Order: sequence, then structure tokens, then C-alpha cells
Amino acid sequence: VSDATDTYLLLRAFVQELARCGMRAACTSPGSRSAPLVLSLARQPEMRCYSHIDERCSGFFALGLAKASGLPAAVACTSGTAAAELLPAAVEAHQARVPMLVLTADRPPELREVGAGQTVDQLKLLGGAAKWFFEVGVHEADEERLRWMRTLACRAFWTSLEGRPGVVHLNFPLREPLVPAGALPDDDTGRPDGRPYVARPWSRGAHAHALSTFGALLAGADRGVVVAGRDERDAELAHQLTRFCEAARWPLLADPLSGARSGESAIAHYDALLRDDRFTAAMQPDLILRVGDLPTSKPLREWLAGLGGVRQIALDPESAWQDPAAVLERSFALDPVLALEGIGPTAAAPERWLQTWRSADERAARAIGRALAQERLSEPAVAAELGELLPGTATVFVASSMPVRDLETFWPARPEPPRALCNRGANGIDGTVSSAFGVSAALEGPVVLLIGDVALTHDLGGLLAATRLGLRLVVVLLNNDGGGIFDFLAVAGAPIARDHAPGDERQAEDLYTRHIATPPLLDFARAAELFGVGHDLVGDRSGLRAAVERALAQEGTTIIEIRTEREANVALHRHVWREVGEELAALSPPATGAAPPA
Ligand SMILES: Cc1ncc(C[n+]2csc(CCOP(=O)(O)OP(=O)(O)O)c2C)c(N)n1
Ligand SMILES: [Mg+2]
Repeated sequence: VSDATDTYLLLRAFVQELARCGMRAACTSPGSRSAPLVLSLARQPEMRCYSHIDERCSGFFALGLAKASGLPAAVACTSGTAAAELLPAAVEAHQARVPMLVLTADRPPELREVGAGQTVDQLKLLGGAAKWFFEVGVHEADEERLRWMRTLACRAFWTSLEGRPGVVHLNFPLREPLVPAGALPDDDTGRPDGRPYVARPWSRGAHAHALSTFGALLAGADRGVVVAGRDERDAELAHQLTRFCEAARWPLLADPLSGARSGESAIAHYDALLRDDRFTAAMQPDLILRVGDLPTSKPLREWLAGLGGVRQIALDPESAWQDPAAVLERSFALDPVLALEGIGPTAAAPERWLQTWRSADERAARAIGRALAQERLSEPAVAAELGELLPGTATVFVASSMPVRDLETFWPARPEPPRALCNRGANGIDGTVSSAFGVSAALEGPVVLLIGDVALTHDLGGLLAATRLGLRLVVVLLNNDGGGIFDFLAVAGAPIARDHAPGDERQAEDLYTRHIATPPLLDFARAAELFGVGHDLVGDRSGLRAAVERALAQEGTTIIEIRTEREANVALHRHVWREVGEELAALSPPATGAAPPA
């Protein structure tokens, strides 16, 4: 019969193998049933363990760790609703292809469905969000079972990483007693020299046949365009893309989340340019090459969707299959770095092609600069400022909603841009603070979180990481009293939403404000005080620059708050797009003439 010593011996072997595979971080949450899991993780010397009270925060923190490091982190929690709190982060990890290892403690089978406390059905609890679920069972720690446990750990680790990376969920039934009486005996079932029990270095090859097809397609194009979206793992890819586009003289439409908005070919303001019908009519490409996720920009998505007969191809090694408009004609399961390296030099596009894109981009930049010139801060100005102000060693975590869009629209192209990360798998506004802290825990350089007031409110508890875990984060809060994104939509002006509910006419807020925009009505200075973090309210550009510099120089976490107005923000965005349109109209006729450049 197994007892607590068996439990701990098996878990020690399991955790040791995770460390031998390369895992360096785990997240824990409180509980009794999970104590063997949590203590085994925390006692493993190579493993940094981050304690979280809220499992939802824990899951998102692990997500941030993995996004920043490229390696899965373990998330351990107790049984019951605790395990269910991990679903949002697991969904995001699944959709965004981020590796994660979920370890849930459970009651043993004899205590399930008989009224034992804190017991729910945890089998396949994460559903389709987990790429592999396994019920571990209860075992004696004999030699054979210890070796099996080691293999299981390696399999869980490598499975989370290979192919389409994602979530592995192991459910651990744990019998009482939950702590051993004395010290654990030695266990020499592991491999010598600290090697993992099963090594499985994964490789994404560049197969010769696919490579030559890919190369031929690129060589046959005259006016190519590269669209680069979110790719959080491979810094080398960004360099490879800028090199390729410079050599081929192709415009590079790079979302900041690709890391590739840099160099001579970068077209930073494609979101504004592609709103202009004359521009898109004049600038017909003959090949689109897509790398990484599809960017958020709606004009870009609509442009791609409407290109008709233009050949569109993708490099998609993780089987993301992002093609909502069904326009891709070839999707290569090739590693983009190896593929672009493997095809060698390609013929350059005609001089005018990139030149015209570039002069349009410069015009857009001028128009945007004029429209945002005032010293008083606006939401777009904050995004643009961060793009200029932050060192290349910094990482910007952007929240969903307007921050990620403003980054895409207003971030300049520059050498060595700061890294940009975002939870774009499911576009949630949940768990953002925790994810950013997870990134901060994994990286040496400074991390800045650009976030709206509703998203900050949603994960306000994530701020606990500042003092409980002693982590640094610069939170740049755009406080516009609610979800400013909804003010761009028809619902903001619809009579059905601007009314009051029957019998509710005396309420100050209309239905739109109360139920859709949802102003949090929080005093964030007091929230900062409660969580023991700094707070700075800034209103103009020089104030922002000074506050960011101060915050970067400090240990600890600071919230830099900027107050803006939702309606004025919509008006400013529309003004920018108009200004860019006018600036483009002034482009000399031959450049945007109806005939595509030869
Ligand atoms: C978990 C979750 N709930 C709801 C939504 C829908 N949603 C998208 S944006 C948004 C408002 C975000 O407001 P804020 O963070 O203040 O950013 P702003 O729109 O003002 O830029 C909401 C509720 C979501 N994406 N995720
Ligand atoms: Mg807001």
C-alpha cells in the first residue's frame, strides 16, 4: 500500500524530471489536498515557485512566464473550483499556442461523488483547451513506478511544446496522509549526469520539396508584401523578416507583436494607409506572404480579404490556420526562419514598389504627428510615446481592447524595438495584470503594461504580485471611464442602448453606460495604496516621459494613470484617419496613379 512517503517520492521524481527537461518556474496556490504537489515543486532547487492566492491569476502568470521564456511553467492547485479557475488561462494558452502544464490535486476515486468536500469532476475539466489530459492515479513508489513517473513528466513537458504548443493537464489523486512522517529515502532511478529520463528535442524541419515550392512562389512575384503578425517565441524571425524584405524590396506590414516593425521596409502605418481606397486601388500586390498570427487591424484584414485573385501564402509551422476570409492558397508547415534562410537571395521588386509604400508611410507619419501634436496626452499619443521612449531591452505588454489597436496603429518603426506581447489568443481582457507580472518574472529587462481601466479592474487582484512576489512592473493606465472601444461601435449611439430601462428613468446612467461601457468608478490611487504600489497621475507628454523614467529607475511597481475621455478619443481617431487621407490625396499622381507601378 502506498503512503505519504510513496506520494512524495513519486512527486519528487516527477518534478525533478520537469527541471531536467528545462522547466524553471512553477505557480502554486493554497490548499491542503495540493500540499504534496506544491511542496514538491517548491523544494526542487532549479524551480522558482511563485505563490498566488487566486488560481485565475496563477494561470495567467504562468502564461506570461511561458510567453516570455518560450518554456512551459507548471501551475499547481487544489481540488474543486480552484481547478476550474484555471480555465481562462488554459483557453488563452490553447488559442495562442503557449505551452503550459496544469497539475490539479484531486480526491482519490473512493472519495469522488460521495459527498466528500471540495470534490468536483476534474476529469478533462479543461475540455478542448487541453491538448492532453491524463489521470495519474495512486501508486506505490517502487522502482518500476518511479521510472514510469519520470517518463510521464518528460512526456508532459515535451507534449506541451511540440507541434502546436499548448496545455497539458495532469490530474493527481492524492490520498491522506498528505505529509510524510520523516525524511524521504534516496531515489536513484533517474538518468546519470542530470539528464532527462526521456529527451525529445523537437525540430521543425524545412523539407526540401516544400522549400523549393516556397522559393519558386517568391521568385515569381514582382510586387510582394509581407504581413507579419504576433510571434512571441522567435526573436530571430523578426531579424530574418526585416533582412528578407530589405533584400527583396518588399513592404513589411508588421504588427508590433511580430517584433519586426523595423528597418527600411517597415510600413508602420498600414492601418491608416489601408483605410484609403485610392491608395489600396493603386497599390495592388501580386503576392502576400503571411507569417505569424493575423494582425488585429480591421483595414488590413479587410484589404487581405478583398484582394481577389492575388496569391496569398503563409508560413504556419504550428498549424494556427488563421484565415477567416478563406483567402490563403498555400500554407507551408515550414519554420519561417529556416524557410527564409533556405531559399537564398530572391530578385528584388521594382524600385518604385517599395518607394511608393514608403513615401505613403512617411506622409501618414507626418499627418499622425500633426494630429497628435498637442502637449496634452491622448490615448494614441501614449502608445506612440512608449514606442519612442522605451529602450530596446524593455518589453511592453499590451491589454486587449484599444491598447493593442493603438499600438498597432501608432507605434513607429525603429531599430531594436521593445518586445511587445499580448494575450491575443482569445482577446480577453481578463488576467492581463497577472500575465504581465509573469513576463516580468521571466525577464531581466523592464516590463511596461499598457492597459485600460476595465481590464485593470478585471484583474486588480493581480497587483498582489507586486508585494507578495516582489516583482517590478510599470503599469501605464489609460483611464477613460469604461470600455472606450465600444464608443467606436453602433451600439454607442443606438437609441435602444441610450435609453433607460423602464422604471429606471431616474438612474444617472443610460443602458449603454451601465451595461456596456461599465465605468469602474474606482479611485486607482487608492487601489495602488491598498496593494502597496506607487501611483502617478500625468496629463501631458513631458509628465509621461518623466514618470516612465522614474518608474523604470525604481524597484517595485508603479501605476502611471492618464485620464482620457471616450468620446474625445473616438473623435481624435477619426480626425487622424481623415488627416492621413488628405495627406495621401496630395501624393503626386504618378505615385498613386490608377495603374499599378510597373
Ligand atoms: C474576459 C472578457 N470579458 C469581456 C470582454 C469584452 N471586452 C472587450 S474590450 C472591453 C472593454 C475594455 O475596457 P478597457 O480595459 O477600459 O479598455 P478601453 O476599451 O477603454 O481601451 C470588454 C469588456 C473581453 N474581451 N474579455
Ligand atoms: Mg477604458
